[in-house]
Amino acid sequence: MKLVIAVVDRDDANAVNEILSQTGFSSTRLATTGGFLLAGNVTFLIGVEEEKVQTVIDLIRERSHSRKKLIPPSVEFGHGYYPGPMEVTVGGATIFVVDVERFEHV
Ligand code: 2BA
Repeated sequence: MKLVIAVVDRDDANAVNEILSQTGFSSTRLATTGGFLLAGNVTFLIGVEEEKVQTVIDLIRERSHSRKKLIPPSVEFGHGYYPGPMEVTVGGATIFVVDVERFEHV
């Protein structure tokens, strides 16, 4: 079994949630904050059989869009604070796949 950890822009989170539910994948949705932009995003935990990992990634990709965001002036940059405005391209999604040593559902 694998654990797919997917950091998704909050604007895409409902669409990702919907497609995972509709296709029968269980997920846990965590409210998270990006360490750089300090903006809310959503992290999905999806436990899945190894042969279905690519399907999950494809579904997330289908519902996640890259978009431009402005760096807020409060973000630390090098030795000081960046005065902004500066654009960065965020996402689609940032996805990690890790081995699950043991899975229990009791
Ligand atoms: P944030 O950390 O808020 O980063 C938002 C976007 O800012 C990033 O988009 C990237 O375009 C830019 N960025 C991040 N760190 C930067 C830096 N040191 N210098 C210049 N630009 C920087 P994404 O790469 O698409 O990442 C979206 C979100 O995914 C991140 O939000 C973070 O929550 C998560 N993430 C990305 N890479 C990660 C990693 N290696 N480990 C854990 N979480 C990660």
